[in-house]
Amino acid sequence: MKPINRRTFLRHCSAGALALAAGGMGAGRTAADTSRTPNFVFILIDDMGWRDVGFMGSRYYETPNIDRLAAQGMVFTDAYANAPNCAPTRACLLSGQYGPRHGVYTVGNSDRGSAAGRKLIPVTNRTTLPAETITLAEAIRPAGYRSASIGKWHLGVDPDSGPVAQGFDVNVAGNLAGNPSSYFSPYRNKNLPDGPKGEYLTDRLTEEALAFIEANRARPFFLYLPHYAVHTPIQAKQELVAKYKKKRPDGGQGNPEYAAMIESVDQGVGALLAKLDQLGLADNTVVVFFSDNGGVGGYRELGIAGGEITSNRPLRGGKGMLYEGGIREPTIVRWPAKVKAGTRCATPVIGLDFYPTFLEIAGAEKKPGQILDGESLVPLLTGTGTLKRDAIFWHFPAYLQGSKGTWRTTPCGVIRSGGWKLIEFFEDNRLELYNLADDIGEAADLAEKMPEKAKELHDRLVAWRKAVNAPVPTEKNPQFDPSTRE
Ligand SMILES: [Ca+2]
Repeated sequence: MKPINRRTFLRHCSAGALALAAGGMGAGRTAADTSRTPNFVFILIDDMGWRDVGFMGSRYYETPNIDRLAAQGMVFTDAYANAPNCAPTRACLLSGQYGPRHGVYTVGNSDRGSAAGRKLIPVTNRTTLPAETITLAEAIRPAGYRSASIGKWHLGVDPDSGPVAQGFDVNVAGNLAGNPSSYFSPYRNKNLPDGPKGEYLTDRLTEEALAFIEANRARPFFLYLPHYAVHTPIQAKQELVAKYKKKRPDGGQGNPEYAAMIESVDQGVGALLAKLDQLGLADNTVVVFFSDNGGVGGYRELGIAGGEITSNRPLRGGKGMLYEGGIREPTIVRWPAKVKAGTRCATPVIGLDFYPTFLEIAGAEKKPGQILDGESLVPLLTGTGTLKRDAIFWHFPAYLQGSKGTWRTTPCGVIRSGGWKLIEFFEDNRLELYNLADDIGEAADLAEKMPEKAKELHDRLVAWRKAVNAPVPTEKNPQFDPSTRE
C-alpha cells in the first residue's frame, strides 16, 4: 500500500464544521501551567453505540456535554474497539497488546451458545489479565502519576488481578463483574460501599471521580473512568425517563430508559469538565471519550434473535459482531493545550493506540522488551504527521450466541486497511470483503468480484496472525449438528 501523503492526511484529519461550533468557547482558557506533565481522564462507556450520542448524529438521545467535548477536541470517525464485547477491549486497552498476546478474546467462555451449533472447538479464553502484564497505569507511574480506576474492571479481582494488582493506586467499584446487580444503591459490590438507598450508580461514580481529581489537583493524575452504563440492566432515573417517554423515536432509537441512562452519563461528563475548568486544569488535561463495543441492536435485520436496545444504523450489526456496528466507537480526544478544537480525523485508530499515546504525552518509556501493538496518536492529534502502519486487526476465535439458536458471531479474523475491510470466518474459511469508503453499511460483499483484493488482504491477515502467534481454531466439534445451522 502506498504511504499516505500530506494531502491525503489533510483530507483525513482536518478542521470541519465542528470548528464553527467551538468558536469562542472558553474551555479551559485559564492560566494553567501547561509546562507541567498533562493529566489524563479516560472516560470509557460500556456498550455505547457509534450513533448513541448527539455529535455522531443521534436526534433522540440528548448529550449536550459530550457534544461540547467533541466540539472542543478531535473526533475520530473511524475509531475501533479491539473486540465486539467488553473484557477483551479492556484487556487490549490496558495492556496495549492485541488479544493473542494476553489471551483475553471474549467474555467468559469462548464456547457460548448451543454445542450442536458450533462447528469448531474454539480457542480457550482467559477471563483475567495475566499478572505479568505491564498495564498503562504501571507504565506511566514512573513519570509521577497517581492513578485511579473508578467503575467496571471486568478483568479480575483484587488483590490478585483487579485494578490495584494491575498498578492503579485506587480501585472504586471494580471487580470481575461485567454489569452491576443494580444501578441503584444498595449495589451489592464489595468494592463500592453502598450510598443512600436509591442513589444512582452513574452519579456515584461521577462523584468519586470528582473527588479523585480534587484530591490530586496538584500532581499529574490518570483517571480511568469505565462507567458501568449503558450496559444492561437498563435502569434509569425516573425523572429523566419521563422526559424521553414524551419524545418521538428517531432513526431506530426510541428506548426512554436507555436514553435516560445516556443522559446520566452526559451529566457526569458535564460535571467532570466543570471540575477541570474550576481547578484550572482543563488546558493541560487529555480527556478521552470512548466505548468498549457497539450498541445492542442491529440484529433483527440480520435474522439474529436478541434484544434491540438501540440502533447503530447506518452501520451493520451491533455488539458481539465484527461488522462495523459491533466495533466502531464514538471517540473524542480533547486536549486544549495541543489539539485544535473542532477537528475530525478519519484515519483508522484502535483502542490499543491509547497506551503508546499516553506514554508519549506523559514522557514515559516502555520497559525494555515490552511489546506495544498500537501506535501513538500524537502526530494525528497535533496535526504534525501520520501513522506508520497500514492496517489494524481483530482476532476473535470464539462463539457468541444470539437467542433461539442464532449466532452474533462465529470464530473469525478481520483486517482493515485504508477503506478496505476483510472478514475471514474460520468455520469454512469464507471471506467477506467490504469497501467501507463507499459502503459504510457493509451491504455489498465484494469477495467474489474482487478475488485479488481479497487475497492480498487475506495474506496480510495470515501474516499478522503468524507474527503475533494467534491461535486459529481448526478442531471439529464432534457435537456439531449441521441441521441447527440451516
Ligand atoms: Ca461492553
